[in-house]
Amino acid sequence: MSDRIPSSEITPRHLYLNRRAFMRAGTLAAAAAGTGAFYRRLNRVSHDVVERPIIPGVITAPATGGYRVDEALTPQASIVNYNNFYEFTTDKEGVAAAAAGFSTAGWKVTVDGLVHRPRVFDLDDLRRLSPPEERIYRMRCVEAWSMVIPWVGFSLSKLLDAVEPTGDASYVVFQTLLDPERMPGQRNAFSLRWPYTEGLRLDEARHPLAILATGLYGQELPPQDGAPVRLVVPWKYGFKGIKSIVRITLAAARPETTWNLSAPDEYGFYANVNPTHDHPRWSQATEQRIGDTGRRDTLPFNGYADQVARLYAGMDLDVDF
Ligand SMILES: Nc1nc2c(c(=O)[nH]1)N[C@H]1C(S)=C(S)[C@@H](COP(=O)(O)O)O[C@H]1N2
Ligand SMILES: [Mo]
Repeated sequence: MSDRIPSSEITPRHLYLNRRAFMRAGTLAAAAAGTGAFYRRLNRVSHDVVERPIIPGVITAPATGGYRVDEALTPQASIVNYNNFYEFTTDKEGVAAAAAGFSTAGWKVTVDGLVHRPRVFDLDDLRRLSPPEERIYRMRCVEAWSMVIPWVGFSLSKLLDAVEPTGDASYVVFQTLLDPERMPGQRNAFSLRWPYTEGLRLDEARHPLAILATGLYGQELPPQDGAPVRLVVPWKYGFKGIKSIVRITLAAARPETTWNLSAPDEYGFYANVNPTHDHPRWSQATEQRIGDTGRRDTLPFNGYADQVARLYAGMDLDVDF
């Protein structure tokens, strides 16, 4: 997503998919690829799914309202082996391995700022806010690839209700853990400004489709997907979905956010999926659904216009992108 990412990383996924087909061919792949760097790379990439604890009592979201899109799910193996999580590595196929030992024991989320009831939540506290619900959402990365992911989570509005934002609160600011010991990508001085920070307008954050996710495919989130808790805002580009959250702050002013700071002409604060607003370096009109062969049209608000377009009434989405 930055100048530091080679353009090969955002090309259509056929290379990636070919490599996966290669892996399945096993020894045939070894023979075909020989002993060069390409084969070593093949060998390094895992397509395994490390089973995670099953989340008990997951309820089904309503069938209408965008809570469960009726599209083929992206295989779990792809969701957990093809990631963006710069705190670990910029190599999408290396995040799973780089994050494998990341421990979330004793995790806490501080909720503070313009609230009547500031509070530190542990994971049990979060679980008590609302029953875990399965939400099947499209995820559209700003790099023009997409997935369909069965998340487990709960509406962010439940957490906001619990802390009671004051009348002055207009934005919600989210921060990822800052710990270069455990997140080696944070030692890279040429990378992003840490901690990874994201934000939503309060009315966006209160929209019922915005969730805090604690799982996928019915299991607790693996580290590479943002364990133990991450944001999912399905009508926005994936970079708004900040991972491994430790702090949520209610604020009066719009926060500075990580990708917007790094390249404001490329990554807007709103980052609503918009097929008519191209990235300066590539078109946003179409996308590569991981697992598909051809490209598909990108939909306004990632297909959630009926639910969310009203939030942006009167705004010029080419200016406030
Ligand atoms: N803290 C943090 N959150 C992050 C990122 C990141 O690098 N660090 N990458 C973002 C981007 S660009 C995308 S597309 C999604 C990817 O989520 P996934 O790996 O679970 O598919 O996470 C987002 N959240
Ligand atoms: Mo992304």
